[in-house]
Amino acid sequence: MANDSIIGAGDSEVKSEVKSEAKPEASPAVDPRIGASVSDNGYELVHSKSPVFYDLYDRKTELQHQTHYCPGCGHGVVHKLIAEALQDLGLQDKTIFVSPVGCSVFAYYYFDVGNVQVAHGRAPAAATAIKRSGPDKIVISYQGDGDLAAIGTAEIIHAANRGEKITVFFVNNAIYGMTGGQMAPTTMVGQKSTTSPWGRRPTNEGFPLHMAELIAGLEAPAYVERVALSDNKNIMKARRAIRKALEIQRDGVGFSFVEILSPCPTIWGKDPVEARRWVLEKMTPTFPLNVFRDRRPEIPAGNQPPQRSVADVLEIASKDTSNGTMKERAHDTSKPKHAHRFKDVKIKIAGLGGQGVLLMGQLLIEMGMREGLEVSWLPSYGPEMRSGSAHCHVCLSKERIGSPLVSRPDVLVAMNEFSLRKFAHEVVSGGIILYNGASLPADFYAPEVQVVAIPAAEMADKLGSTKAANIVLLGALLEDTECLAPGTALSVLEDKVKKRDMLEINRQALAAGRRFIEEQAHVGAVSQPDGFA
Ligand SMILES: Cc1ncc(C[n+]2csc(CCOP(=O)(O)OP(=O)(O)O)c2C)c(N)n1
Ligand code: SF4
Repeated sequence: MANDSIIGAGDSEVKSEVKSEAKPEASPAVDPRIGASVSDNGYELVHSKSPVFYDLYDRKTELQHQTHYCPGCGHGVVHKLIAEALQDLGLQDKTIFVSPVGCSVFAYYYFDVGNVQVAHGRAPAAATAIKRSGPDKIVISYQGDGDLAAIGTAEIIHAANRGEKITVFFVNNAIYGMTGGQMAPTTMVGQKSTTSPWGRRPTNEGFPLHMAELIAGLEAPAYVERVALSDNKNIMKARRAIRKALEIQRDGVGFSFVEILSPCPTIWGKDPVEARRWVLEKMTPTFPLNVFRDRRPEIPAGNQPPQRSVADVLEIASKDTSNGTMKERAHDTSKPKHAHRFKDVKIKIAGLGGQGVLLMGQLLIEMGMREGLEVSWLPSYGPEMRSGSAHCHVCLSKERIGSPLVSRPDVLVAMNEFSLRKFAHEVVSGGIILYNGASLPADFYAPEVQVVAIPAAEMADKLGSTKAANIVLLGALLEDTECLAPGTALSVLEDKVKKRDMLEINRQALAAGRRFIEEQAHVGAVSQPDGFA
């Protein structure tokens, strides 16, 4: 449906330009593209639509005559002001619009720019990622009050506090529009909503949040203004604020935020004219119009983040300082095989807090990184770190990892019986279970999985520390899967274990675990599908 105006009524549809000097010609010039005409009183009336809008606003057949917004809704006016600003500033082709949840989501039906729709409240976080990966882009986060000031409070505060170079347009209509009028954080004292039918009471629902003031209280933001769509004069101020916010982003100055007090006639139960009056008379006393911040943020000298790689900062590339020079050390004498029978290895390690379950996962990913693999480590534990159940998910892959969650492990390392019973059924067919125990529980049965019971705790105990049971199992895992080179494990242990006696125990534990698998395989005890005790 081609539309010669956007949503809403009144002056949002008509652009009037004073032509005080040039008197109109006898027969008015008509621009065939927009149908401009010049009347004889010196005004040029232009019914136009910015090219930043799509030519067609496609809707269902029965709704072709209207847009998504109710008559008199402020969203349409704000859309028009943003579109004109993008057009005039020549920014259309570089703009990415982040639409949230709420009536504002419909923006993507209108703006012919890059569009991304995000989860409720998350627009500033998504905008941050988009802007950081494309710093030359103009990234707009367009949000309602439920989205920005309720479910998304954390996102907006932290994006503003980080001084992300994005622009946020915050459409505050003091209510949840899309869902039918629940109380918003910006609902005013005494204002009725479906969830505060008695009118908002500070003693029960708290006071309304003043987002512009909150954000202006932070150090990083560059520009913060509140405007209102109450009358033509204020709409023109809103127009200027929107332009300025976009210019600030264009010039790379910093975070810009415009709060726009906006009518929602439908939910307020008012006609469009009354609703505009209500914005002026009822909203502006609570939300005063003001420029709260307009400055270039100052970053104290010497406070810039170091431009070093993460691997460098974390000292992942180990160093050999023995001859006084820093040089890369060859980690391993035995080449990593990566010849395991799984394309990517997905490992779950489970047991009790204090058994080194999470540490074993960390050692594996450290090894993986040193061997140039993609890695992920996802810990999971309850409120008790020590003695409570704990497990971690580890992925080692030659390709990028889509999700760190391991729901179907190739290898399960079960440090206790509870973990064995809990996770054994998840292991893939042809997978491996390494169990910390002298024998499997009598009734335990795991078809199509190789199950190895290793008395790891006893073995570690004999070596001098029960704590090294996880390293016995690490040795077994490396030997059985051949996913990483044991030499890499040694170099990681050398870097991580500071006490010399513990390092020696760990070395022996690693070797003992490997030997155990080698010998079991030798006597044919490993690898039957129904496990062995
Ligand atoms: C995670 C999640 N929680 C709740 C909702 C329901 N929901 C949809 S829109 C909305 C509120 C939107 O209000 P506001 O941001 O003020 O936008 P408006 O519709 O007034 O423009 C809510 C709570 C949802 N879609 N997703
Ligand atoms: S419900 Fe309110 S915010 Fe949503 S489109 Fe209608 S007037 Fe606009």
